Amino acid sequence: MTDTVVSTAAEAPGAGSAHPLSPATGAEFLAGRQILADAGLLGESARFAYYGLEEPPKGEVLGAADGCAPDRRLRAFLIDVATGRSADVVVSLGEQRVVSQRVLDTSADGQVPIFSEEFGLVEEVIRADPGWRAAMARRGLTDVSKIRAAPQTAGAFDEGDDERRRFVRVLAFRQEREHDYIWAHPVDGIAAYVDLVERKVFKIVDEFERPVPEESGDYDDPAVRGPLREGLRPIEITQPDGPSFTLDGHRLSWQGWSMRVGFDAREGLVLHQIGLDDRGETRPLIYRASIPELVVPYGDPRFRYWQTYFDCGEYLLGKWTNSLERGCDCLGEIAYLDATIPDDFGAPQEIRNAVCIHEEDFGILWKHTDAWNGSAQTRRQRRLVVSSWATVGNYDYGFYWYFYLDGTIEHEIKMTGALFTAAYPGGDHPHSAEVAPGLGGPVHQHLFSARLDMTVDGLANAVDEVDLHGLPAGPGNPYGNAIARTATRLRSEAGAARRCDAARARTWRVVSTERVNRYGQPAAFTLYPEGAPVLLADPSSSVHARAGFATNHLWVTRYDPAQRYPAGDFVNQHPGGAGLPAYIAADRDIDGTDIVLWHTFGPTHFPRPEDWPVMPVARCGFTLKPTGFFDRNPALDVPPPSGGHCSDG
Ligand SMILES: [Cu+2]
Repeated sequence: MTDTVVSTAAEAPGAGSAHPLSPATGAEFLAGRQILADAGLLGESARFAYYGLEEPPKGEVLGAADGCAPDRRLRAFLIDVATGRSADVVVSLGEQRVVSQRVLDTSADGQVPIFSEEFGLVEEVIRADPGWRAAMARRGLTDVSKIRAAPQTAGAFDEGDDERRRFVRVLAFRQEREHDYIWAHPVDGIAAYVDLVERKVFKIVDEFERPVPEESGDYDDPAVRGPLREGLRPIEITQPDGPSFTLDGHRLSWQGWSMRVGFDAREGLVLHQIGLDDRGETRPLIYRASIPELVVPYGDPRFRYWQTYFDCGEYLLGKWTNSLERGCDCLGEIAYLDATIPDDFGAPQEIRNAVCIHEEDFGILWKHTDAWNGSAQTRRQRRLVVSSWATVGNYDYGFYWYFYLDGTIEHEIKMTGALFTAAYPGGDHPHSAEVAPGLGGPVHQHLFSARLDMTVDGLANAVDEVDLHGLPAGPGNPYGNAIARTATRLRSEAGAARRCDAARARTWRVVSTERVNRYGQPAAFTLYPEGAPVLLADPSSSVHARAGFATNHLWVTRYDPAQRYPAGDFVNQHPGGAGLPAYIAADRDIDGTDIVLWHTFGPTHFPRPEDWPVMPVARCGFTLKPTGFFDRNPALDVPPPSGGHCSDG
């Protein structure tokens, strides 16, 4: 292996010296916990369902004079496991006090996220329940120690008294032997609803029985996998002079790009203050970039109609971040950053190698062979890669930010792992695919929301919707060949809830309303969406109300430090309407002001047999390209590959 760790430098400990946007440290989590304890908020039955940095408002960070950093604050979602009482609390580390606290009205505000202890207790609770044991026995499953539980967030379906509880709906899988792959053996048609505060089953829904699929999916087993293929000779990445980036604490720079790398238990990887050098000047582009929500609604109308996950708001995706392994997850000269994620008791836990930073060759950057002047030139593209992986239940998600030599930014999500399976109903089923004998992979969507707090050459930005379209033949188009570009300014929030139009190559251009290029056109970065379908659930459905953000590809809001989460602050069991639909209700002006761009993307996944038993990586994402931000190709200065044999003339 040639990959090496080039730096694991951390910023100096101590609250006073931290950059306002650096992730909270272990010492800070402990200091905040002490403040909460001193305020009497941490009884024996208190748990932290979320605990993280409460970032200062943007104005305080950008306006801070040297040596006068904004206060460091932490936000905690506390729950009393004995009563279910939940509160949203902010503490100031500088002032050593509780700054705010609000007790949730959980039926209106929603519940705090599910935390680790709750996942742990569910299996024990259902195995002890006589009704559950009887339902399993009817299916011939008498040894409940071999039934594994997959707890699912409950959603919100106007189900009366049930919904006043904090609860999960639990599906079952059979695990005959210790290493059996549970996803191959769903026990379908039955769900236990478990009250997490009372710690008991309060309802069993037993709708139908189907045989448990028998074929093993254990891909670690040579008998399932088959012999390993041969003929793959080594590929080694060598960077004899080291990588071209520098990492100083959480500040990263490479080839004119600069940014700060942050991390949060809810959002995972967060990038701050992304800027690009242009002839000695650092031009700001994005103040903060993250993927703050991901919803996975399933499309099978049978008894698991409720199956929908909000992986950030309900499960805290960042908490499930993988420790990356050199030579496996990233190749080359690698720098890793660790992440500090609090446990249920607010105690810091370190995730080693949570963020991988490296650079990659990426094929041709530009190339031309000119028949007229004899020039034959090739330049190679490279990208800086900042990535992390999280495993949330059955799926594994890789989050990749790419920065290129020509000013392009890309975000790519890699999806792999296990399908969430069901018994296959037979026939040519419209909502599910048979992926192994009797085993179904139900159709679902993965809808991500990117929150891009844009600062293209400063805070004064606006968004134009740009369409390309043909024109009808007529006096101005006598031969009927005309193609035109139409740019429409999105002036207020309500009118900026938009969808893709692939037939018009629709893009959204974020312009500076203060800076122009040498053609008198605004300096801009353009969002190129993939244009896959948004949420397909009916407008009358619960998920349509709860994942309102996923009903459009684009939203633009005026910056408000309190508006951070596309489905709202408390997503678990929230009845709906929070987040983006609420944020735009005031229909604020977004033309020439401080704006945030929100982009929904991701696949609608009708599984293939090839996705079983473990799915090859599927990809989705979006691209941001400079559009008149520079006056010409900004990568003319990239030298030809060393050796001199790739350039001629
Ligand atoms: Cu999928």
